[in-house]
Amino acid sequence: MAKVALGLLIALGFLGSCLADRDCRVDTFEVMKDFNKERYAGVWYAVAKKDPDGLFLLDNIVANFKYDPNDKKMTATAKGRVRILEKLELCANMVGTFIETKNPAKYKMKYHGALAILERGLDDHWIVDTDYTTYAITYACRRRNFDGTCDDSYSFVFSRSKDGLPLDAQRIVRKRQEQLCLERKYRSVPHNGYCETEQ
Ligand code: RTL
Repeated sequence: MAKVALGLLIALGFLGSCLADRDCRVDTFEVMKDFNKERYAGVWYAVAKKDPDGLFLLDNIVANFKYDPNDKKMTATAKGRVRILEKLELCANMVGTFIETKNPAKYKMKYHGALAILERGLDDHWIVDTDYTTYAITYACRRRNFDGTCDDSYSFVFSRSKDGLPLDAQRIVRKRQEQLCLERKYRSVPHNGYCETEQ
């Protein structure tokens, strides 16, 4: 009995130290090394997301990243179902342009909607991890706390396939979500064809 209690105590202590060791300051988050815009180009289906405060893309979110070899710039379009003016639902066509920073995986994304009533803004857009052919995880912190942790963030898990991620990619993604201090904050993103017909 005493041995079991001791084991439990050691296990709890270990868990506590793991949690305490985790650094949730945004500037300490690791992002993709040697990010390659050319390999990242193409269609990505959002399979899970962590929402920010306020209005956001609801579901059926598909992003298409483009890379222009002439000006070496990355741009993207994104579609997704949104609800605006309390009860109007529509498929939003969004456009994003990416401004480079010192870190090749940390962009500023300037975005707007095809319709003027849609949201526009300037967000961080960090590519946290990707293998270019299966999964990607992105992160944006909109507002920071005084201690450097994030007070309002959003994050996407993207897949090259509509049908979700294979198990090994899911395992990697889960680890990254923990490193972003966002574990258990994600919801899956349904795709039911809402944005596939032009409206
Ligand atoms: C993501 C992929 C890359 C291109 C763009 C993206 C973000 C779009 C956002 C849209 C918000 C729309 C809202 C509309 C309601 O008025 C990162 C998906 C542009 C944030 C809230």
